[in-house]
Parts: sequence; structure tokens; C-alpha cells
Amino acid sequence: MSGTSKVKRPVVIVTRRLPDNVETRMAELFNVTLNLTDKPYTKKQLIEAVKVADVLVPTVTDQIDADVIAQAGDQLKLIANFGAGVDHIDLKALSEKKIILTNTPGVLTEDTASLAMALLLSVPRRMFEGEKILRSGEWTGWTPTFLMGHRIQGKRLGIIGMGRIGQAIARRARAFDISVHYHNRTPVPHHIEEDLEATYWKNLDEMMGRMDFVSVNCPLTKETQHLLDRKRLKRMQPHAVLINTARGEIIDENALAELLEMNHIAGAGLDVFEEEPSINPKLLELNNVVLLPHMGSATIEARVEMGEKVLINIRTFMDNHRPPDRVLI
Ligand code: 8YV
Repeated sequence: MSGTSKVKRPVVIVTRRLPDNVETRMAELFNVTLNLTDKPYTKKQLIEAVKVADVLVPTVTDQIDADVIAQAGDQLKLIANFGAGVDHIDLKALSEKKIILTNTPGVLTEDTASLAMALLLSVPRRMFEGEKILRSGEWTGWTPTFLMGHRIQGKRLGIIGMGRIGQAIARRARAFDISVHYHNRTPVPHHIEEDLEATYWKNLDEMMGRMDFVSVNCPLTKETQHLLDRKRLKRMQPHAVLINTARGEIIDENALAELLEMNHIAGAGLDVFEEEPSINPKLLELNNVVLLPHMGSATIEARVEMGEKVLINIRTFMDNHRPPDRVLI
């Protein structure tokens, strides 16, 4: 008889499809309900789930709001989020019910940073515009002035939020000879600042107006919602490019679209949006933006490692230990 079969298996409900081997391992370890259709849960389904699950494994597409949490049964002890960001979960309501929350930090850092860097390279060099023209059959051949963009090397990048992902972008930027600036609640440790030759700006407004590229890498919280409002966005230089791989709600998207349209800001590379999966129609009309469908961490490696983190968090919790990725509320 296997060790796991002696103990009662926890009821684990997973709201979306996860990589096959992660799901299979979950089936071996837990009394698991998988979502083979991969259709996002409705609010009603989420409520039904929290009424019966010992552990819920949601993703960014599930709004675990106060309403949902209020209806959770006493058996629900852990929410093991598949993802790093927890802005879709009402943390206050969770802590009042003494439900533990874990996430999956670290394993998606490098992939998200690589995608941010890809956007940072592709917008100033107008890669997607070129691709579109080529595919449409409209390309008539090389000319000296065709699709001129802007040089990347030697420019200044301002990173908003110098956590794991911000630092990983900074490392990549240094390799392209871009100088790194950053705004964070507090400066990063001195040795990191030195390694990255990074300049700290306490005042975000002051940084915004001096950068050639700005990358958003902070979590979405009450404080960072529309952190980049119209007034702040207007501080950007007209040749500057904005990259967002964090959360759409950090930027006032309407204002951004208008400023891009007026060429008040040269371009943007966006992987996240305010009303996912709906995209602001104004953005869709613009040529100076690259729009990606929230795919920062979409590598097989990251998604498997995220799943492994979820598994470890659940197992440690079930063994009455502190799960490694507990989000402190
Ligand atoms: C994930 C993300 O794909 O982890 C995050 O916070 O934004 C994404 O990269 C998503 O959250 C999975 O739930």
C-alpha cells in the first residue's frame, strides 16, 4: 500500500487546465477535480468550488472576491494560486477567514523578463510593422529610408518595480548597453545597484520624463492602480516607448491609447490589459503598439515549474508545515 493512500487525500479543485504531467501528479496525490474543458469558471462555479474544496488552485482568470470567499466552507484552508500575481484575490477577506494563500514566484521571472526585453527590442525597431508589411505583399524592396526605427544601444531604461522580474530585465538591458534606472518603494541593496549600475529615483515623475524606455514591473495593488495616469504618461518624452508585462490596470489604458495616437508617446509594447481578454479598440487601431495576449510566462518550462510549486505548496501545507511560497497578508 502506498504512503499516500493511508491518509485521507485532500479535495483539490483546479480551475484551469495545467500541463499534463502536473495534472497527473495531482491526480496521484490528491482527490483532484480538473477542468478538462479549460473554460474559465463562472462566479457560481467558483462559489460551488470553495464550498467543497480543501484546497483551491485558481489562476489569474478567477476573481476570488470577498463574495466568493464569504461563501467558502470551513474546510477550505488553502488557496494555492497558479501564478505569481495575486491581485485577483481579495487578500483582506482571505485573512479574515484565516485561509492561507500561496503563489508561484521565481520560476516565471526569466521568461517574463525575456518577453519584456523582446517587446523593448521590437517596438523601437518596428519589427511587427515590418512583419505585417512583408506578409501583406506590400514590400517593394529595400530603400535607405524604409521603416527607420530608433537605436536601442546607449539608451536609458526606467524600470518601475525592481523586484525579481525588474532586476532580470535590468540584467538583459545591461547586455544591450542600455543604462538602467528604476523607481521602487525602497532602493534595492547596494551590491545589486552596483552590479546593474542602476540609478534609483525615489520620485517616479522625475524618472518618467528622462527615460527612453519605461518598463512596468510592479505588482497591481490599490496603490499602483493607474499609477501611470494621464498626467504621468504625459511626462514621457515623445520618442519614448512604454512596456508593460505586469498588469494592465497599472496604466490608464484610455489615456495611453490617446497619447500614442497623438504621438505624444512614440510606442508601446503591451502583454497585459485592463479588461482582459477584451482589448481597448483604440489600441487595436494603432501601428505604434505591439499587443501580445498575456504570454509573459507562457513557456513549457515555466508552466511546469509553476505547477511543481503549487504541488509543493499543497503538500507542505498538508504535512502541517509552512508552505514555501506563502503570501503574507
Ligand atoms: C501567469 C502572471 O501566467 O503569474 C502571474 O502573475 O501574470 C502570468 O504570467 C498567470 O498569472 C497565471 O495565473
